[in-house]
Amino acid sequence: MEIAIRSSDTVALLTGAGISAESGLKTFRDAGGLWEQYRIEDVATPEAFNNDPELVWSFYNQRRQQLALSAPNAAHYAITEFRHRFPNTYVITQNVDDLHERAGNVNVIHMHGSLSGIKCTKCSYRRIDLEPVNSVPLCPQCSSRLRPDIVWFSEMPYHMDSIMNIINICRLFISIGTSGTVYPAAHFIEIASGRGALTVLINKEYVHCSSEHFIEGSAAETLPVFLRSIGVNNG
Ligand code: BV8
Ligand code: ZN
Repeated sequence: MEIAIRSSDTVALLTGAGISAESGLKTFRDAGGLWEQYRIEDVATPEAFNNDPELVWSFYNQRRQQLALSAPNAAHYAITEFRHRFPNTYVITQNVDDLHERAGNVNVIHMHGSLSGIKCTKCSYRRIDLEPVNSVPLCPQCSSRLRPDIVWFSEMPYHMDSIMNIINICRLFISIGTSGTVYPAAHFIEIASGRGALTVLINKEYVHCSSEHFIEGSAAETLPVFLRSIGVNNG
C-alpha cells in the first residue's frame, strides 16, 4: 500500500486501548481484559459511582497505579516522529492514560478523560494528580464527593466539536488498537471515509468497519513501519 500526502495535510489518528497494551496496560475486551474482571455497569457509569463510589475509586485507583509503572511503547514514539514530517497530525484518543504525552506527542485529544484527572461531582473544582486514592476524596471547595475525570457510559465525550472539525478536514484517518465497539468513537472512521479521506485500520485482529486498508498486527511492531512508509508529495 503506497500512501503519499502533502506535509501540510491534516492527519487524524484514533487510538484505543490496543496501542497501550504493549506498555503493560490492560485492554477492555481482550482475554483477561478489564471488562472480564469488572462489569461496565458496576464501575463505568454515573449510576455505578452513586451506588458504590468506593468500588469505582478502587477500579480507577488500581489503573492509576498501573499507569505510574508503565512507559510509552514504540507505537507512541512513532507518532511523535511522524509529526516531524506531518505537523498537522492530531491524536484523538479513547484512552485515559498519558502515554501519548509521555512519548512527546502534542495535539492529543482525550475524548474519554484522563486517569490523572479528578473532579468534583458538584462544583467546578478539578485537579490533576496520580497520587493513590484509597478512599472517596471530598472536594476542598464544597465538601462534595470527588470522582475520576473520566467520561463514563451515557456521558457526552469531551472535545466533540474539535474532533468533528479534524475528521471533516483530514486527508488521512488511521484507527489504531480499538475494537470499534464504543460510540461515538466507532463512528469516526465511517465519517472520514464517507468524506473521501484515506482510511487505514491497524489492529491485532480485523474489526469490521469501512476502512479502505487493514494492517494486521501489534501496534508497536506495525505502526512505526507503516508511518515511516508514508511519503511526502508536495507536488
Ligand atoms: C454517549 C472511559 C451520549 C472508561 C469509556 C451510538 C451513538 C452514541 C452512543 C451510543 C451508541 N450506541 C451505544 C451508545 C452508548 C455507549 C456505547 O457506545 N456503548 C457500547 C458499549 C455499545 N456510548 C456512550 O455511552 C458514550 N456516551 O454516547 O453519550 C450522549 C448524547 C447526548 C448527550 C449526552 C450523552 C460514552 C462512551 C465512553 C465510555 N467510556 N472509557 C474507562 O476507560 O474506564 S469507553 C472504553 O472503551 C475506553 O475508553 C476504551 O478506550 C473504549 C473503547 O475500547 P477500546 O479502546 O477499543 O478497547 P477494547 O479493549 O475494546 O479493544 C482493544 C482492541 O485493541 C482490540 O480490538 C484488540 O484486538 C486490539 N489490540 C490488543 N492489543 C493490541 C491490539 N491492537 C494492536 N496492538 C496490540 N498490541
Ligand atoms: Zn466541589
